[in-house]
Formats: sequence, C-alpha cells, structure tokens
Amino acid sequence: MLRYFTAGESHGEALVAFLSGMPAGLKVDPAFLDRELWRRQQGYGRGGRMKIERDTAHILSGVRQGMTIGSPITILLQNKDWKNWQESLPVETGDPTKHKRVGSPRPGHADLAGALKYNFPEARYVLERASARESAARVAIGGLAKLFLRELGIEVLSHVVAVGGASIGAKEVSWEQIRGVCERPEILLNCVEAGAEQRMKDEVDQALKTGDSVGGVFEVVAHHVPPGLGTYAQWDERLDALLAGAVMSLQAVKAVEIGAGITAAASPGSTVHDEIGYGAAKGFTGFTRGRNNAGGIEGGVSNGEDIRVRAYLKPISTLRRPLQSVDFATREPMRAAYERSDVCVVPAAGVAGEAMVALTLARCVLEKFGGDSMGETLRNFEGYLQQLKRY
Ligand code: EPS
Repeated sequence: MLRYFTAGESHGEALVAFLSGMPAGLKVDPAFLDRELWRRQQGYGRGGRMKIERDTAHILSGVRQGMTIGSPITILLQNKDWKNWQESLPVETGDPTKHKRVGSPRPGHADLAGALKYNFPEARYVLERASARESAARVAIGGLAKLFLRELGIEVLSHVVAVGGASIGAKEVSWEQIRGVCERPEILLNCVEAGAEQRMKDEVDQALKTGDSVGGVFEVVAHHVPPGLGTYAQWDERLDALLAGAVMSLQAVKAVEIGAGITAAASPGSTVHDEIGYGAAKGFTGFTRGRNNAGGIEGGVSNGEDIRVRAYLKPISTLRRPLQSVDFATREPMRAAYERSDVCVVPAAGVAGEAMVALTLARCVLEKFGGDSMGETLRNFEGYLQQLKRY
C-alpha cells in the first residue's frame, strides 16, 4: 500500500516527505523532481519567499544507483529562508525575546482555529505548519508517483482555468494543449488561451495595486488512465471520492469538481451523460465517447477517458491591506497580521494538485495490480490490458 506523510515548518530548517510502498526497480530521475519543484515555485503573483527559495529534492533513503529499492523513500527540501529564522524558531530553548509573534489572526487562514485548538497564545506555530510551503514536499513525492505512472503510460498535468473573474472560454481543453503549456520554459499563469492569460495577469495586477489577493480555478488532467481504477463496491474506495479528498486537502482549495460536475447539476441528463459508441480499438477498448462530461469517472471507477479534476481556490488570506481582526493579547480590534505574501498562487497550486492526483492514482494502481518490483507490477498491468483488449 502506498502511504505518504510530510513534515516541516514553513520557516524551519527543512521540509521532509516520506513515501512508502513504491515497488523496487523504478528509475528515479532527480532532475525531473527538481523541475516539478521549480514549476511549483513559478507563476505571476508569487511573493518574496519564492525569490529566496530554490527547492531541490535531496533523496535520503529508498533510492540507490538511480533506482527505488522497495524501502521507504525520504526526501529532504532545505528551506533557504531558515538562516533568517534560526533565532526565532530554535529547536532548543532559545531567547524568547527573539520570538516573532503573529499577534492578530488573519481571516481565512488557520491562525485563529489553530491557536484555539492547540492552545497557543498567538498564531506563529499555526502559520508555520498550515502554510502552503508544505505543498513543496508533496510535489517532491508526487514527482515519484508521476515517474511510476509514466511506466504505465499515464501522465498527469494541470492548467489554469480562471484567476479571479478572468477565465478561459473553452469547456474542455485537449491533452496536447495542456502538455504544450506545461512545457513552456517560462510560466506566467499556465493558461492555454493567450487572451485569457492576459486578463488573468490584469486581475493579479489589480490585486497587487490595491493590496488585495485573488483566487481561481485549476484543472488537473490525468491522461491515458485505464478503465477500472477505484470501485463502487465500497464508499471509501471510490476514485472520485479519493481524488476529491486528496485535492481538497491542498491549502486554499474550497471546492473540487470532477468533469462537468458543477454545470451538470443544472443541466438535463440528456446533455450531460456521455453517449457510448463502439469502433476500432483506439484506446484501451473499442468503446468510444463523444465527450467527457463525466471527467473519466463513472460510479467511482475510471472509465478509460481522461480524468479531469478542477479545484476552486479562495484568494490567499494574507492581505497587504489587512482585514479587521482582534489582538490576541488585548482582544481589542486590530488589523490582521501581515509579513509578506503571494497575491496569486493558482498555477503553483495546480502543480501541487497534479502531485495529489498522481499519488492517488499510483495508490489505486498498486491496489489493483500490486507488485513488489516494477517487473511484477508491469506484468500484472499488461495482463489486464490484454484482458481489456479481448473483452
Ligand atoms: C509558500 C511559502 C510561504 C508563502 C506561501 C506559500 O512563504 P512565506 O510565509 O515565508 O512568505 O509564500 O504561503 C501561503 C500561501 C500561506 O497561506 O501560508 C510556498 O512555498 O508555496
């Protein structure tokens, strides 16, 4: 079973990610992991922290001679900003006067709920773990999941559908378009439509000017996923539920949609469901669909079409022109705390979304096909593909 955890504070020494259950014999390309981490750091509207960090995946265990060996994988990501925080966030008892309080909780952030829960007098330690910096660790192990899925021909990428009020016109974006935008050497807003990308940039500029922030929508697409991952047999094994939970767990995500889920709710069934045809086998089987409103999942099971998951992000909750809040110490009205912040993180969140989708699919693949070595997993997978062809 594929299991994973992350650890680390935003301004601590490092982030750490653990991944256990990956079969032995998977080729690991560290440059690929670092490009994934680089992609997560990009995007128009990122804040000052991204100028400090240059995330790289330092593999500590589970990979030898460029291959996984079946034992738990640990990846360390150094925080370059740590040098500025050593005195205020020491592991040992340090000088309490150096502590940097977060004295008034930011509406929308975990600050208040976290301080109440953990019984902290202010929100410093809440911010440290709740920050979206943690998603860098997920992207590192998500990169391993992507390398694993690639061996089966499955690819996972994302694009930005909307930033604030600016959105793309197309209802369904092709895999080739998404791959094209993700391969660009520079990332602006990772949007497939040039005109929409310019309008998205204008939204960010407006927020920058006014000390505000913007949210948006990204879509993760998993390409060439075979039918049969996940099951309707048990509620907690449904692929759509697993994907929704995984993507919803990302910082700032407030809603998740599979396929055309949101518009489907207001449309008649005849315009929603994807009619079935049959022809010469082009994909996994001879069954065909003219469109993909289901987002590649029916009854909690992948159906062989591209899997499409959209995530809706609230605007970043740290505002340069802060909202009204309360002083933790005096309970008097006070503006919410501000250090520095991103204005827009939609493209970066999309990369983290890819990681969560890849980890979820890798887990479902391993549950279905098993295997302690890549040879065994691929043999089982090939046997299933033969079965589909013969169906
Ligand atoms: C982030 C690092 C953080 C923030 C951001 C994401 O760095 P810092 O707090 O030092 O500026 O830029 O955090 C949040 C969006 C958040 O909600 O806390 C990163 O690496 O992505």
